[in-house]
Amino acid sequence: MQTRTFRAKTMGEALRMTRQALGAEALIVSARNVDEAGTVEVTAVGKEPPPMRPPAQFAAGVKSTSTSTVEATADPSAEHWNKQIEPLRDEIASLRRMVRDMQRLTDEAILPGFSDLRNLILETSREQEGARVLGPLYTELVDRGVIPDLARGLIRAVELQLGLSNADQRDWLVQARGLLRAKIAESIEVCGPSVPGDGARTFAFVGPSGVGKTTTLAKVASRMSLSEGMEVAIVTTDTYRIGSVDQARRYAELIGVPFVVADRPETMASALRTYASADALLIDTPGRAFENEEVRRQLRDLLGAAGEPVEVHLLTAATYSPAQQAAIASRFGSLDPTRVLITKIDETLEMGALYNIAKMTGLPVSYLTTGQRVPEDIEVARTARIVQLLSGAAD
Ligand SMILES: Nc1nc2c(ncn2[C@@H]2O[C@H](COP(=O)(O)OP(=O)(O)OP(=O)(O)O)[C@@H](O)[C@H]2O)c(=O)[nH]1
Ligand SMILES: [Mg+2]
Repeated sequence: MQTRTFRAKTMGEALRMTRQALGAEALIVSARNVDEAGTVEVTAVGKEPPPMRPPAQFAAGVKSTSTSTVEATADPSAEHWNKQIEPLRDEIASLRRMVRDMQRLTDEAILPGFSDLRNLILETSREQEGARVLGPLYTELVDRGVIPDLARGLIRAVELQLGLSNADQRDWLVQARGLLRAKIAESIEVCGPSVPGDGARTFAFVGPSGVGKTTTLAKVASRMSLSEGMEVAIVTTDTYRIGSVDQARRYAELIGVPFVVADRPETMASALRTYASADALLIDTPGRAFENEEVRRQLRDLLGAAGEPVEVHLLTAATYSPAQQAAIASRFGSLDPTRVLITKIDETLEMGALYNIAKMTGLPVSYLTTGQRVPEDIEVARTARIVQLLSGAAD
């Protein structure tokens, strides 16, 4: 028995190569796509090929006693040949051991699931067919910044629903485009505006430096205070960055709402007591929390000291790469965010970040921010708008 790997443009071709080389009895142990071009790689276990013979000039001097032993005669050329193949013998012996182990594994574990494996392979080839037909949609998603794995997931869901085998091929792309929009809409949750009393009256804005926490807080505070007539107070916990207290205070003055610094659990608790009658308390936090675990821990204690439920909005910018988005989702996870808020959608044409971050965090999207102007440049997140941004289609 031997294990071999074959690569081809299609699953059919790879399976043909496998059968040719290892016979019809070959056992497929894995089949997968290896690149964006759709190259398929099949790994299979099959019968050993006929044993390799030494070149003709050495053959007369080599006496074979078993398949694994080769004895040299006194012929110096045969001795030379034996020396050459000595390392190969060890390798062959260890490969034999490996194949024996694999055979055992095959008997015990793989064979019972062999028919499942065949079905999986058939399924995979169907999926590849789907991926080829819907290839343009996949490329569009990836070009817009959707992580390839997530884009593939969406396309597969569309393909599954479309039932490619039954559909009229000419209509596939048109139908698929509509289905794709529906799938995106289904998989992203939005939560509407933050309304005090709707679960919480305390809202914290957390996220990395410069993502737009203070500016967004000011936009939300303005909406609540000026448009909704609510009694709002701004609390800052950010005494790390020079100027941050002044920035938040300045916004509070412009909007005409009270402002307080609370950078310790006691001051936080007292701030909440002072503004016990306020409709909403908006808490600004330091960007340094992203790279500093100790700051995150302190912040967690501070939010805990509020003594009431805090709706934590995790801010991330549409301009960040998937790796940055993943790091943000992971580091700020310890603050138990309940919403994700996406800033700076005006600064990029690649809206994939909207989908990536919603899927990575599994959190509902609260707001999208669209520029630097306070209070204008903020929108309550709506599914149709997100789908429109992601698919480039009209709202
Ligand atoms: N283009 C654009 N700029 C924005 C948006 N939101 C905020 N900004 C800008 O981003 C910069 C940083 O905003 P801040 O609100 O100070 O960011 P922060 O997260 O509080 O920063 P730190 O307090 O340093 O952590 C400012 O210049 C804002 O005007 C947005 O939606 N679009
Ligand atoms: Mg700030």
